[in-house]
Formats: sequence, C-alpha cells, structure tokens
Amino acid sequence: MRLLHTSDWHLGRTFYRESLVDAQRAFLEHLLTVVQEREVDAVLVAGDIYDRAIPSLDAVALFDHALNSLADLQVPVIMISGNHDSPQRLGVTSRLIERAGIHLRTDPATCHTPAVLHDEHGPVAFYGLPYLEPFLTREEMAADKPTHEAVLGAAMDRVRADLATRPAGTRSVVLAHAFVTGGRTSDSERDITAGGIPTVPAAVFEGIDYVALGHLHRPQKVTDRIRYSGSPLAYSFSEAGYAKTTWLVDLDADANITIEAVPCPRPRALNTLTGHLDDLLKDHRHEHLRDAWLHVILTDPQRPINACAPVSLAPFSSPSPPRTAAPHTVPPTPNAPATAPNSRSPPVSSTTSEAATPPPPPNRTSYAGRSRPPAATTP
Ligand SMILES: [Mn+2]
Repeated sequence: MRLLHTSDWHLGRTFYRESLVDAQRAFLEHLLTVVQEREVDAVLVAGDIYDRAIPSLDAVALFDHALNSLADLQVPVIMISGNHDSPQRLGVTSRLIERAGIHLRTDPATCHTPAVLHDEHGPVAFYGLPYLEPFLTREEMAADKPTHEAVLGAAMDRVRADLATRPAGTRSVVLAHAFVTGGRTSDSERDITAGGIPTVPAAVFEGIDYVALGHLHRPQKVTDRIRYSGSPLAYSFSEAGYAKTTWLVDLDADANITIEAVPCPRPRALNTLTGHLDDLLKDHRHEHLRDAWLHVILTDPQRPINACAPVSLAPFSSPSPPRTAAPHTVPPTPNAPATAPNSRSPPVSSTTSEAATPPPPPNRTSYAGRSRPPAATTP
C-alpha cells in the first residue's frame, strides 16, 4: 500500500505579511498530481490543517477545494487536527465527509477507532490521534498526569489494545501531532510546552508499523518508521536551508517500508542579507535575489527611519523603470524581518543557510518581507 504523508499545511498563514494563498494552492495542486501520477492509495495529513482556530475565508476555500479534489480522485484520506486547529470547528463535518472516504479525526474519543483500508495483502488500520492538549484531554484519556507523554501514552495504549483485537497480520499506521524527543525544530512551530516537558519519547509509538507525525516543520525521521513530513512551505527564514517534502511510503505485505522524499514546489527563494541600508540598495550583485523573500539585517549605526519604504518605493536612481510591479509596502515592525534590496555594493553577507542567520544584536535593526522589485542597473 502506497501512502503519501504530509502535514502542517497551515492554510491561511502569511509569510510575514505576504499572502501564501497562491503558494498553498500550488502545493495542493502538486499533491493531487503526485496522488495521481504515483498511484497513491491513501493520503495522510498529520495536523495543523489551518493556521488558526478561526481560519480566513481563503483558507476555508482552499480546504474545501482540497477535500473535494481528493474525494473526486477517490483516494482515501486520513487527517487529524493539530495544535493550531480548533478540533470542534474543523471536525464539524467529519461524520459527513467520512462517507466520501475522508477520515478526519479531531475527537480524542475516536483515537482507537481506526479507518481500515485493504490491499491485496490484507488490512491496514489507520489510527488518527488528534493533537492532545494535556490539560484539556487528561481526564478523557484517563492519563495519570497532565503531560504530553501521559496523554499520548494513554491514547497509544488504547490503539495497541484495539490493534490486538484485529486479525493477525493487520498492519498499523498512526497519525499524531506531537513533539517527539530528538526532533529538530524551526522558528515557525508554536510552542506546546503546556504540561511541562513538551516532548514525548519515540517509544510511546512502540509496535506501530508507520507513524506519520506532524508539528515540526522540518522533514525528518525520528526512526525509519517514525517520521515528520514537515510543512509543505517554509514559514520562517530558519527554514531556508533545506527542501520541503512529502514522504511517499510503500508498506509491503510484511510491513516492510520503503520511503521516498517528494520535493514540494518552492514559491520563492529565501535569503538573508546583512549590511548598511544604502549599500544594500545599491549592490547589483543581489540582482538574482530580486524575486526572493529576504531577511535583511541592517547594521547602520542608527536605525533608519521607516527602512522598508525606500525598498518598496523603488528609490534607485535608475534610468529605466522597474521590470516588475512594485510589491506592497511592508512597514517596519519590531521583531519582524523585512524587505530587502537588490543592489550593488558590498553587502556584509548573503546566505541561504539557517545557521548563518544570527539573531540581530541589540544595536541592529531587523525587518522582513519580500524582495523589492528590480532596481535597474545604472552603469
Ligand atoms: Mn505546525
């Protein structure tokens, strides 16, 4: 059975103030293409479908489009709510869409009720564990403590108890939204420290053939059978240094697995520039970053007033007009990175590596946003 594991769509999220609706739609179209071309048997979405408990209308429309398209392809889908989703709001139509083969699990009470799919080798039981907030779910899960490990451990005990009642040879897949010990974070996950220690040991998933995790936005494996797909798009500059992917997982008759990473479309490059504003604005060596999203760390001795304005308003003394329409103005906001320049003259540094994106020292100013349009070069 061939599975496609994805998570953390965060529909409706913006990249700083830039809309990602088009990029998210492009990802969903890519997903549908992969499902068809690679003959996927089931799609797994491990939580954080939406970015907010009350999603924007654009986000709701995207989700509706995704569900209808997947149902049209008649590919079963197993999905769970994440810590960004409102389980009640997201799950309101779950019983109805179950009839279309979309198994959306948002209620902790359904943890141990699998969606069972069959291939020529027999059944595969898919258990969707919604994000379990320790204080809210402790009682229902009959966990001894309000911790992530306790509530998820209790849910997994129920899963194993159910699995033990299934026919011998039943293969098992669990979807969960959690921070598993050893996982590497980025800057775009929301902290889930509620309940003390935010992490749970991988051992909690003992006995399961494949665990499709969501929450961490970097694609990674905890073990060969326990993996994060990561988010399909970068949601912070800390995610510049690696590709976004989904996992194509082949589960054979004996529950051996073969994994392939499928790269997601990338809407724009991410890059970081450091230097004095005037220098950055004039440096033509950054021409190739014209369409990038830039994190600009300004080292001017004094913080430039409204530093994003000159970038967005095409201030360059150039003889020809910009080649593309100017992007919206991104007013500078404290703690938000900013727009940057394409220009000539020596920048202090330029990098795509997250490791090389240091937090600005106190006397620096940091802004973010999309690269300005073209500064035509003047010889
Ligand atoms: Mn997330």
